[in-house]
Amino acid sequence: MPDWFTESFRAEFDRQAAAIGRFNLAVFGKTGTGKSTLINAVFGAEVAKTGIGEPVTQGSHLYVDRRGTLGIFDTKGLEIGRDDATLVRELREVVKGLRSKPLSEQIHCAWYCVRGMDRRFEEAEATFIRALAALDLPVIVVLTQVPRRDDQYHPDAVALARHIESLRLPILGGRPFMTYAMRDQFSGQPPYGLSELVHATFQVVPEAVQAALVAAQRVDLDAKARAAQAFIGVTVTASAAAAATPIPFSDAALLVPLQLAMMARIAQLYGLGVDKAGLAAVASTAVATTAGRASFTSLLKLIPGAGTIAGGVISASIASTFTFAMGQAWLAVCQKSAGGALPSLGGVVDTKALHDLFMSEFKRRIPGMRTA
Ligand SMILES: Nc1nc2c(ncn2[C@@H]2O[C@H](COP(=O)(O)OP(=O)(O)O)[C@@H](O)[C@H]2O)c(=O)[nH]1
Ligand SMILES: [Mg+2]
Repeated sequence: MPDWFTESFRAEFDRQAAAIGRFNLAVFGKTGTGKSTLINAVFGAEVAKTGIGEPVTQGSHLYVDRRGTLGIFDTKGLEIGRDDATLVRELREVVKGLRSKPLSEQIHCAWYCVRGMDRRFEEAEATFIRALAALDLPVIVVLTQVPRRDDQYHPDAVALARHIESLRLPILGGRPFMTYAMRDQFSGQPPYGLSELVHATFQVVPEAVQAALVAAQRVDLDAKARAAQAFIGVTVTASAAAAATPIPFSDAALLVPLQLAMMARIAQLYGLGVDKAGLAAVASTAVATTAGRASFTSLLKLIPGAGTIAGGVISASIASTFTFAMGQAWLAVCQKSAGGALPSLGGVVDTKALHDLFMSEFKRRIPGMRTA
């Protein structure tokens, strides 16, 4: 039987996943423009090892690849400029069919990719983009693989961008976004433009989907940190309220579900899998596999003035401090983990080092506590 902590954490992890929902992006453009490379750069390598989506409807050329907070709609076997009529017809059916579904099932945005160094943008592409917009899909045009030097874009790409702009298409900002998704080994050209693309996407997705986009993308880490801090703030307030409510129940125990939800939410925002997040949570808080609840709240004893609270009443201020410190310490762990910088020993997470990291961040947030 799984231990109390792991079981509770997993349940909360699922609840938070449901609360965050999913951001669904449709990606179009000719073969070889760099769609897969772009998706990998923005959302991570796991996503588009493409070719593994499932057909959206029977016989459809539209595929969707669903992973946690992200869904990627992609087309296969159809080329824009050749099969546009079929593509638009299938897309219209799909979009209509999705209208009656929950928001997290719908397509929230379309990226139309054009290789920046291609000298042409065909009429068929413009027509296709207008058809997307007519389905109420916000469209962002992305110029891919645009070389840039000293803040200057390659003149050919600039010319192409100007041309597209002159067509007055129904696209975000009326102009393409310049990007380079993956460092070029030969020229050394580094990636750029990805966080601008994500920012632009934020502008067009419904508010209820923004948390999913924050969680799914990995180029704007500030957005993740802001969302995590906002959730910590909400949980701190809820903790204070829980402590202030006279309920014949251990206040410390009332904080447990709130803090578990906070930890699960932050892990989701940083894209940690449930197994990794669960292990990290156990190691961080040093919850012995059997001690469970009592052990989780034992950290509370480190707070000056909290005294011997087990089963007792704590003040709103101590509850706030405790939850805030938990949130910040766990956020630090998730940030390290997402950056691939969790302390490890021969490929296995070093639980002792992880616990030390968590504890030093935790204690830093406790007023009146001396840190080692
Ligand atoms: N260096 C570099 N290569 C890229 C970039 N984008 C695409 N490519 C290369 O262009 C080719 C086509 O890219 P791919 O993503 O498969 O295109 P797709 O058919 O639109 O999915 C691949 O060989 C990629 O490695 C980029 O930003 N930088
Ligand atoms: Mg591809």
